[in-house]
Amino acid sequence: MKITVLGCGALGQIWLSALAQQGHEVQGWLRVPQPYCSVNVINLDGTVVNETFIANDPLFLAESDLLLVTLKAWQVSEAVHNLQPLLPPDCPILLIHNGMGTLEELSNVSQPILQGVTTHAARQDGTVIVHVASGITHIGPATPDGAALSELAEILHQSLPDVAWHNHIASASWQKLAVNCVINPLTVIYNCRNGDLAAHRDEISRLCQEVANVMEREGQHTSRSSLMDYVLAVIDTTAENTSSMLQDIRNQRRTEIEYITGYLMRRARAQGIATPENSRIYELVKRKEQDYERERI
Ligand code: KPL
Repeated sequence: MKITVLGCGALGQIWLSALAQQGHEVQGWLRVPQPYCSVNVINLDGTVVNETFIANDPLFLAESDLLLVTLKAWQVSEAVHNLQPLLPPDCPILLIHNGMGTLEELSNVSQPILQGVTTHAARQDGTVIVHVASGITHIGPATPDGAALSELAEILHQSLPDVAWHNHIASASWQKLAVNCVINPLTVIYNCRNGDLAAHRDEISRLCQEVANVMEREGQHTSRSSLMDYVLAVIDTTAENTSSMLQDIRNQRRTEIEYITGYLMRRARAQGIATPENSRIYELVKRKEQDYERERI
């Protein structure tokens, strides 16, 4: 396949190298146009990939069979809208990011859209991307014309296992949103690794109750206790991780809070549900983010 990867950060580089390894023709697409992008990845087995791929080639884009978007949620809408007119009309766009709300922003895009959530973990160490933990990438249709694309899961699975197809991807997206609503802001507030959150069970329980209330009204069957079990299991398996939101705050980058807790609060408002605990932690993260964003103005 011919695949353009939009966003050449940690996850983008891992996908570029895995897809190329499997014989796919790949290119990267960078915000600041460049003819090449470098991939510098330490794989899970310790092997090092140091390769250069073509980048930002509009002819390649016009012949692509897949646009794989690995940008942060807040970058997706503008970047996809810019590329969409250059893509073949039937080229699927697969979005893999934390949070929800980008689909609403892309409602006028005519290509089939697929949504993905992943538990692969990677971190940037200087100029090197370290693939820290293997995981599962769940993908599925976000628009009706995406429903016929299930064979993509197998193709992607050959490159970077595991990839699983879901006809109802919203359920996996909400589960991941629940995890991110709890772990990401709390690690920012306590400035700690994921594992240290196990000491804050009461707070986690209150957050899970609010998330469960919203999910139920969105048609996602769940409960406070099942979300709590799931979140505590993720805290345990990712105990050594620094959450992506805490990494963003430490590097004074824009966080995905608007697409994580912000999205939950928007859905809660639309359903007439109160989310005081989520609103409180949303404000705390926004304040931290605004501290350095104000300095830039
Ligand atoms: O998705 C994550 C993130 O950091 O964004 C979790 C699951 C919390 C793992 O760190």
